[in-house]
Amino acid sequence: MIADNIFILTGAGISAESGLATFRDADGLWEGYPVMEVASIQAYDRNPARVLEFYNLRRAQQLNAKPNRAHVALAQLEAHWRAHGGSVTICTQNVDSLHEQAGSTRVIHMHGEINKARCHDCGDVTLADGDLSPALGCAACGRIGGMRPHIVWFGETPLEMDAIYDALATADLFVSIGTSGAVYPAAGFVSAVRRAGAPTMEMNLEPSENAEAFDLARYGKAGDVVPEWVTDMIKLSALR
Ligand code: BV8
Repeated sequence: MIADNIFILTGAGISAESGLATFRDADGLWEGYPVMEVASIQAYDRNPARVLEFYNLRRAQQLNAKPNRAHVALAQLEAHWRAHGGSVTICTQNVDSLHEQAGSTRVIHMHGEINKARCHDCGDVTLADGDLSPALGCAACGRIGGMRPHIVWFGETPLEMDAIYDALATADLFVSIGTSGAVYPAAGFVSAVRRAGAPTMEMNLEPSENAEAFDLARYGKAGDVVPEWVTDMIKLSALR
């Protein structure tokens, strides 16, 4: 194989062609909400109803979203790689389930999932495909008013960091797709892999904030450049 273990970091840009707003293209304001005023633990403590409303809006949007050609191509890459003894790990900053809907099976949601809720009190995580409100009670501990989106906000620790670091340590190719490279620790993963000597590549609409950290790049819409890249990778792997 060209690379046995591929680590793929995805961001909002890969879901843009599925109709889901990105942070950046909304010019820092998102559905009329400044990101730091709705995606931070301080904002939730200050005004939980406003934060819940923001995520209720986005949850409703996600219900109609379908995977696009980029999501499907990554699922095809994983299936091909797995059939040849390799692995593809998708670490997504996105909270939608479009990678899973497209057929990817090894997906880490480092910033959480919008179709899940977590009890602020006992930490129980449940599926939540409807609106969250301060009146909701926790099925596990019964506390009322503590059900929050199972989302990682600014100032909170990302999820599954051990699994992410393990996958980064064994990666022999790092690919970043549809992310501005603005938020850490996600934006720092590429440097860790570079230090370990593996090749790095970004695919994005435009150079990201950490574009200089990548050895290779393909710029354009994810729905175009990702399927092309996957086709090239599968062709190349057949030559080995
Ligand atoms: C943490 C919630 C400790 C879910 C999000 C100073 C310096 C460095 C770091 C910090 C600092 N001060 C504070 C920090 C830490 C902070 C941080 O990084 N702040 C930034 C602002 C500097 N980080 C944290 O607080 C994190 N926690 O650090 O804990 C720790 C660290 C390590 C180990 C243990 C503990 C927690 C951050 C999580 C915040 N939650 N999301 C939700 O609401 O969705 S962040 C959110 O924005 C995303 O999840 C993502 O991570 C981030 C950026 O979004 P992108 O996905 O990149 O989207 P964006 O719109 O920005 O860009 C889209 C890109 O796609 C663009 O480039 C565009 O050109 C491209 N595009 C558009 N259309 C297409 C396309 N590309 C291809 N095709 C298209 N069609």
